[in-house]
Amino acid sequence: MGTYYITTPIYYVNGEPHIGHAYTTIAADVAARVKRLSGHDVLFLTGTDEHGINIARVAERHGTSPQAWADRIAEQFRGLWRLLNISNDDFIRTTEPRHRRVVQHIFERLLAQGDIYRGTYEGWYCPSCESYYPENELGSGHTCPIHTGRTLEWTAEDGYLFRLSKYRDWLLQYIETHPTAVAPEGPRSEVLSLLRSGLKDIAVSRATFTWGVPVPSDPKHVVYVWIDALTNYITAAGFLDDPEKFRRYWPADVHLVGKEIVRFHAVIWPIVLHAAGIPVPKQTFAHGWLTFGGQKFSKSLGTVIDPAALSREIAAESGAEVGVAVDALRYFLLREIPFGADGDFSKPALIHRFNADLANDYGNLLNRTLPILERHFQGQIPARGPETGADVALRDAAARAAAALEPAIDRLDFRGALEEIWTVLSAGNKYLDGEAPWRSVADGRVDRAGTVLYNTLEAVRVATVLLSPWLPTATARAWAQLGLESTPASQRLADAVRWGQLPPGRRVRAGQPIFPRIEPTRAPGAAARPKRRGTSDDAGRRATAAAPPPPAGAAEGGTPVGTISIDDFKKVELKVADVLEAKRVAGADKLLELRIRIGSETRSLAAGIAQHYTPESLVGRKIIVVANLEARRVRGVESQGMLLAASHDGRVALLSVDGDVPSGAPVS
Ligand code: ME8
Repeated sequence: MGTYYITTPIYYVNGEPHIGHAYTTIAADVAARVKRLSGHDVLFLTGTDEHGINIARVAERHGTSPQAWADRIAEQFRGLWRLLNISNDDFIRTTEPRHRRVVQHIFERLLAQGDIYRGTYEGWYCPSCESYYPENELGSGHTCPIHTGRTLEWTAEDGYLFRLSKYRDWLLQYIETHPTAVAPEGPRSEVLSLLRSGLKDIAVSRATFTWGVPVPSDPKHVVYVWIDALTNYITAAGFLDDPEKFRRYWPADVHLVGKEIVRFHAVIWPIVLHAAGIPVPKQTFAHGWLTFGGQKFSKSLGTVIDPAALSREIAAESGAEVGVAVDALRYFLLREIPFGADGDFSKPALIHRFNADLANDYGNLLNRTLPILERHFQGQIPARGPETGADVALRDAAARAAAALEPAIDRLDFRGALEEIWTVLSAGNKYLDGEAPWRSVADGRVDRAGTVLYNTLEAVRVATVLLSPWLPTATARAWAQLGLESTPASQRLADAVRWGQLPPGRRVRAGQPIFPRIEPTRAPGAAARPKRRGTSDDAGRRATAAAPPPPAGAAEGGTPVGTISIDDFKKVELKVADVLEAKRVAGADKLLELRIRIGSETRSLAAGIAQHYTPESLVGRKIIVVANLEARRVRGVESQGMLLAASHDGRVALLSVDGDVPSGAPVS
């Protein structure tokens, strides 16, 4: 078996990790785990991108040094990856000495051979992307193509440029003749058309700030943050430190990235490598965006979901352990949205998958089988008797899913792999219904009942191995309940999926259900939403998406509408929220822009209270908001909610709660 090197982007440390970061990292983790299961020697890398003007500015705003700030956020990323059971083999930070050395080496090599040269560069620059954009890609009013509404700065710099243009023909031909070098099709076409329209040389140094890797021969300049960042992939593979390791793992099999950064990975990066005489990665795979109410999660828009808080909520609402709730999130993200496409995140849809797929289809297959064993087989795995057609069909379904797993992951088709595994679970449930071992027992055909139970548990066992990359905690529990030793993750795929390995006579250990169903009526808050809002999945999805607006004075007055029914009132979702940040809105003297937290969600909100409250007096307060109002833009501020305030005689007073109530708590 060969090696497999997979990477995630290294994430900027300009804010806390959110579910968008978790999405890519979970996907890479599942791929890494599948490849380990199939016997590959895997190197799975993630890390943090810590240099650049943006990070320096954020640190300054928080009154700390860029390094101290980066240390803090990098630790949050590491902590989240531990919680989410991410099995990365390395975690690279661009401020590490091992990395700085490689960046300087590459820069000086390209400079020495004339591919980096002195010159002047000017153009439209987006500081959030750390990138220049050509005029024809800008939105109206010179706005960023990625950060909607952000006006770009015309920037002119004297420094070092890299001869991207020189390698255009080579790269175009390379991508044309290597159909899987950039995937899926959308990003591949984007890269090809970019290349066909021509490449300009790019600025690769900055002299207006110092937070970066200094150019060794001219330390007034720091290396452009994207050249610095991309180089992480070879640093961690041992480029300078460990040539043997580097030969083993490089070129990388897959760089997994979000689609907004495909051009850096699929244009700049291969050209840097090729120019430096280093082989290029086998594939850059750009997945789609996770959206919330149709918008990309983003720090700048103020819509982020904290995966740790979300997992804890799911654990609390279901009674499952946090590891199992984490599994559900890992499963949901890769099952619900075809990898490559955009998809909306919604908690009701997650709860639906938890109940329908995990609790019912998977968990229940085990839970329906073990009690009969306890009652009629002394809690032991029965022996198998002769095989019938139904038995063979179940065995075949398991073999097909097992054979499909690795090829699906090689295409990064997580959803396809899961659908195959689900054919085994559906077949297992149907088999159990149809073969009804409880009837065989009643009819005195105990041997046949034993065979049916044996085969059902074999189907569960094989599915458990196949699911272990998505559900590391839950499958370890199921494995133990089957009375098996070690863990499913430590199996070798080819051996483990051979039918008939459950040892007859082995004691099973029926226990609590691994996935306790989330009952909408019992669950507080969001879990109850789909019920109140209609039963279809779609209704639930739309409803969560419906992110709310503001009150430029909306709290005041109002036209009497007569009485409303209690059901009308129940449509309004009132929640306690924490105010995280508050600031004035330029050009709107009544308006404040707030960042608030409602349970695990962070949102932005416009509030017409600037003449009554200073921004500083609001931070840290608990307020009451209408959480399910449609999102709206007010003077350029995205508002996803409305705060409540009382008004009288031109005075305004915010509603608050009397006592220590956590954010996200419902108000009724
Ligand atoms: O771009 N949906 O870092 P970053 C899906 N430092 N994926 C998302 C997402 C969303 N809504 N939001 C973020 C950078 N991501 C650079 C990378 S690599 C050499 C340097 C994921 O913190 C996705 O993988 O902005 C995206 O590409 C990445 O986070 C961007 O993270």
